[in-house]
Amino acid sequence: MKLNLPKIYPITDSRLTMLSHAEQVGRLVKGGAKFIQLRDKLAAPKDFYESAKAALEIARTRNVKIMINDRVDIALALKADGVHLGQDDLPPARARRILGEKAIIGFSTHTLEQTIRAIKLPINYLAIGPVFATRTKENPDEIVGIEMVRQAREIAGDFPLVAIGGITSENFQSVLDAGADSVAVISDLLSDADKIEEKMKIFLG
Ligand code: TZP
Ligand code: MG
Repeated sequence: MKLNLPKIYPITDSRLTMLSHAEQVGRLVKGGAKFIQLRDKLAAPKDFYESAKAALEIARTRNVKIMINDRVDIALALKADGVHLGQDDLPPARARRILGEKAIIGFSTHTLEQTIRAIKLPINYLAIGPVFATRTKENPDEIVGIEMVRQAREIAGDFPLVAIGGITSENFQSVLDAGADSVAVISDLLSDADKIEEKMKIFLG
Protein backbone atom coordinates (compact mmCIF):
# COMPACT_ATOMS: atom_id res chain seq x y z
CA MET A 1 0.00 0.00 0.00
CA LYS A 2 1.22 3.50 -0.81
CA LEU A 3 2.70 5.30 2.17
CA ASN A 4 0.82 8.39 3.25
CA LEU A 5 3.44 10.80 4.55
CA PRO A 6 2.63 13.74 6.81
CA LYS A 7 3.79 17.07 5.38
CA ILE A 8 6.33 17.60 8.15
CA TYR A 9 8.87 14.87 8.88
CA PRO A 10 11.08 15.80 11.86
CA ILE A 11 14.48 14.19 12.37
CA THR A 12 16.11 14.15 15.81
CA ASP A 13 19.58 15.52 16.52
CA SER A 14 21.05 15.08 19.97
CA ARG A 15 24.14 17.17 19.27
CA LEU A 16 22.01 20.18 18.35
CA THR A 17 19.50 19.86 21.17
CA MET A 18 21.57 18.22 23.92
CA LEU A 19 18.41 16.20 24.56
CA SER A 20 17.83 12.45 24.42
CA HIS A 21 15.96 11.08 21.41
CA ALA A 22 13.07 10.27 23.75
CA GLU A 23 12.90 13.84 25.01
CA GLN A 24 12.97 15.20 21.46
CA VAL A 25 10.26 12.77 20.38
CA GLY A 26 8.14 13.78 23.39
CA ARG A 27 8.39 17.47 22.49
CA LEU A 28 7.82 16.89 18.76
CA VAL A 29 4.79 14.72 19.45
CA LYS A 30 3.31 17.39 21.74
CA GLY A 31 3.64 19.72 18.78
CA GLY A 32 1.76 17.30 16.53
CA ALA A 33 4.46 15.21 14.80
CA LYS A 34 3.24 11.84 13.51
CA PHE A 35 6.28 10.45 11.70
CA ILE A 36 9.75 10.97 13.15
CA GLN A 37 13.22 9.77 12.23
CA LEU A 38 15.84 9.10 14.89
CA ARG A 39 19.26 10.08 13.54
CA ASP A 40 22.48 9.73 15.49
CA LYS A 41 25.86 9.77 13.79
CA LEU A 42 27.83 9.99 17.03
CA ALA A 43 26.44 7.58 19.61
CA ALA A 44 27.81 4.08 20.02
CA PRO A 45 25.36 1.49 18.65
CA LYS A 46 24.52 0.34 22.18
CA ASP A 47 23.68 3.89 23.27
CA PHE A 48 21.68 4.64 20.13
CA TYR A 49 19.79 1.38 20.67
CA GLU A 50 18.91 2.26 24.29
CA SER A 51 17.98 5.82 23.46
CA ALA A 52 15.88 4.78 20.45
CA LYS A 53 14.14 2.16 22.60
CA ALA A 54 13.00 4.85 25.04
CA ALA A 55 11.90 7.11 22.18
CA LEU A 56 9.93 4.29 20.59
CA GLU A 57 8.11 3.59 23.86
CA ILE A 58 6.86 7.18 23.92
CA ALA A 59 5.91 7.10 20.25
CA ARG A 60 4.00 3.82 20.57
CA THR A 61 1.64 5.20 23.20
CA ARG A 62 0.79 8.09 20.89
CA ASN A 63 0.44 6.28 17.59
CA VAL A 64 3.50 7.97 16.12
CA LYS A 65 5.73 6.16 13.63
CA ILE A 66 9.48 5.95 14.21
CA MET A 67 12.11 5.53 11.53
CA ILE A 68 15.72 4.68 12.36
CA ASN A 69 18.46 6.35 10.34
CA ASP A 70 21.15 4.06 8.88
CA ARG A 71 20.85 1.13 11.27
CA VAL A 72 18.87 -1.81 9.96
CA ASP A 73 20.02 -3.88 12.94
CA ILE A 74 18.62 -1.40 15.46
CA ALA A 75 15.36 -1.02 13.50
CA LEU A 76 15.00 -4.80 13.51
CA ALA A 77 15.89 -5.21 17.18
CA LEU A 78 13.38 -2.56 18.25
CA LYS A 79 10.65 -3.42 15.74
CA ALA A 80 10.70 0.22 14.69
CA ASP A 81 8.36 1.24 11.91
CA GLY A 82 11.21 1.39 9.45
CA VAL A 83 14.64 2.50 8.43
CA HIS A 84 16.00 5.41 6.42
CA LEU A 85 18.97 4.51 4.24
CA GLY A 86 21.49 6.58 2.33
CA GLN A 87 23.42 5.79 -0.82
CA ASP A 88 26.27 4.30 1.23
CA ASP A 89 24.18 2.25 3.64
CA LEU A 90 22.98 -1.33 3.30
CA PRO A 91 21.21 -1.69 -0.09
CA PRO A 92 17.43 -1.17 0.25
CA ALA A 93 16.64 -4.59 -1.27
CA ARG A 94 18.82 -6.26 1.35
CA ALA A 95 17.18 -4.21 4.13
CA ARG A 96 13.77 -5.26 2.79
CA ARG A 97 14.72 -8.92 3.09
CA ILE A 98 15.84 -8.40 6.65
CA LEU A 99 12.97 -6.20 7.86
CA GLY A 100 10.09 -7.73 5.94
CA GLU A 101 7.27 -6.45 3.79
CA LYS A 102 5.62 -4.29 6.46
CA ALA A 103 8.66 -2.17 7.28
CA ILE A 104 8.84 1.33 5.88
CA ILE A 105 12.05 1.88 3.95
CA GLY A 106 13.14 5.36 2.91
CA PHE A 107 16.10 6.04 0.64
CA SER A 108 18.09 9.24 0.07
CA THR A 109 18.97 10.48 -3.40
CA HIS A 110 21.01 13.49 -4.44
CA THR A 111 20.80 13.44 -8.24
CA LEU A 112 18.09 12.72 -10.80
CA GLU A 113 20.00 9.61 -11.92
CA GLN A 114 19.74 8.30 -8.37
CA THR A 115 16.04 9.19 -8.33
CA ILE A 116 15.43 7.20 -11.52
CA ARG A 117 17.16 4.18 -9.98
CA ALA A 118 15.42 4.60 -6.62
CA ILE A 119 11.85 4.28 -7.86
CA LYS A 120 12.59 0.74 -9.03
CA LEU A 121 13.76 -0.34 -5.57
CA PRO A 122 11.63 -1.99 -2.86
CA ILE A 123 11.30 1.26 -0.89
CA ASN A 124 8.28 3.20 0.42
CA TYR A 125 9.55 6.72 -0.15
CA LEU A 126 12.53 8.43 -1.64
CA ALA A 127 14.17 11.57 -0.35
CA ILE A 128 15.93 14.23 -2.39
CA GLY A 129 18.32 16.85 -1.10
CA PRO A 130 19.87 18.96 0.12
CA VAL A 131 17.32 21.34 -1.35
CA PHE A 132 18.98 24.36 0.29
CA ALA A 133 22.28 24.91 2.10
CA THR A 134 22.51 22.96 5.33
CA ARG A 135 24.93 23.07 8.21
CA THR A 136 23.53 19.97 9.85
CA LYS A 137 24.96 17.27 7.60
CA GLU A 138 28.68 16.64 7.54
CA ASN A 139 30.00 16.78 3.96
CA PRO A 140 26.62 17.45 2.35
CA ASP A 141 26.07 16.65 -1.31
CA GLU A 142 25.65 19.51 -3.77
CA ILE A 143 22.54 21.64 -3.27
CA VAL A 144 19.78 20.40 -5.58
CA GLY A 145 17.44 23.42 -5.37
CA ILE A 146 13.68 23.65 -5.77
CA GLU A 147 13.87 22.98 -9.51
CA MET A 148 15.27 19.53 -8.93
CA VAL A 149 12.42 18.77 -6.52
CA ARG A 150 10.08 19.58 -9.39
CA GLN A 151 12.04 17.32 -11.75
CA ALA A 152 12.19 14.53 -9.17
CA ARG A 153 8.40 14.75 -8.87
CA GLU A 154 8.06 14.33 -12.63
CA ILE A 155 10.33 11.28 -12.60
CA ALA A 156 8.71 9.80 -9.51
CA GLY A 157 5.07 10.09 -10.66
CA ASP A 158 3.01 9.48 -7.55
CA PHE A 159 5.87 7.78 -5.67
CA PRO A 160 6.12 9.27 -2.14
CA LEU A 161 8.73 12.03 -2.22
CA VAL A 162 10.45 13.71 0.73
CA ALA A 163 12.61 16.82 0.37
CA ILE A 164 15.40 17.56 2.84
CA GLY A 165 18.10 20.11 3.58
CA GLY A 166 17.85 23.69 4.81
CA ILE A 167 14.06 23.57 4.99
CA THR A 168 12.42 26.07 7.33
CA SER A 169 8.96 27.24 8.35
CA GLU A 170 9.53 30.11 5.92
CA ASN A 171 10.42 28.11 2.82
CA PHE A 172 8.75 24.72 3.24
CA GLN A 173 5.55 25.63 1.42
CA SER A 174 7.53 26.39 -1.74
CA VAL A 175 9.10 22.93 -1.50
CA LEU A 176 5.69 21.26 -1.13
CA ASP A 177 4.42 23.36 -4.03
CA ALA A 178 7.30 22.03 -6.16
CA GLY A 179 5.94 18.53 -5.64
CA ALA A 180 7.33 17.11 -2.40
CA ASP A 181 4.79 15.18 -0.34
CA SER A 182 6.74 15.89 2.81
CA VAL A 183 9.66 17.95 4.10
CA ALA A 184 12.23 16.50 6.49
CA VAL A 185 13.54 19.09 8.93
CA ILE A 186 16.25 19.13 11.56
CA SER A 187 17.74 22.48 12.57
CA ASP A 188 14.78 24.76 12.03
CA LEU A 189 12.70 22.58 14.34
CA LEU A 190 15.35 21.79 16.92
CA SER A 191 17.83 24.65 17.22
CA ASP A 192 15.99 26.10 20.21
CA ALA A 193 15.39 23.07 22.43
CA ASP A 194 12.86 24.98 24.54
CA LYS A 195 10.73 25.78 21.53
CA ILE A 196 10.50 22.42 19.75
CA GLU A 197 6.79 21.95 20.47
CA GLU A 198 6.02 25.55 19.53
CA LYS A 199 8.05 25.33 16.31
CA MET A 200 6.36 22.08 15.29
CA LYS A 201 3.00 23.82 15.71
CA ILE A 202 4.18 26.71 13.54
CA PHE A 203 5.03 24.25 10.76
CA LEU A 204 1.66 22.58 11.08
CA GLY A 205 -0.08 25.97 10.89
N1 TZP B 1 20.47 14.88 4.34
C1 TZP B 1 20.49 15.82 3.41
S1 TZP B 1 20.49 17.37 4.08
C2 TZP B 1 20.42 16.76 5.65
C3 TZP B 1 20.42 15.38 5.60
C4 TZP B 1 20.38 14.48 6.75
C5 TZP B 1 20.40 17.62 6.87
C6 TZP B 1 19.12 18.36 7.02
O1 TZP B 1 19.16 19.16 8.16
P1 TZP B 1 18.58 20.65 8.18
O2 TZP B 1 19.08 21.19 9.49
O3 TZP B 1 17.09 20.53 8.17
O4 TZP B 1 19.15 21.36 7.00
MG1 MG C 1 22.70 6.93 6.12
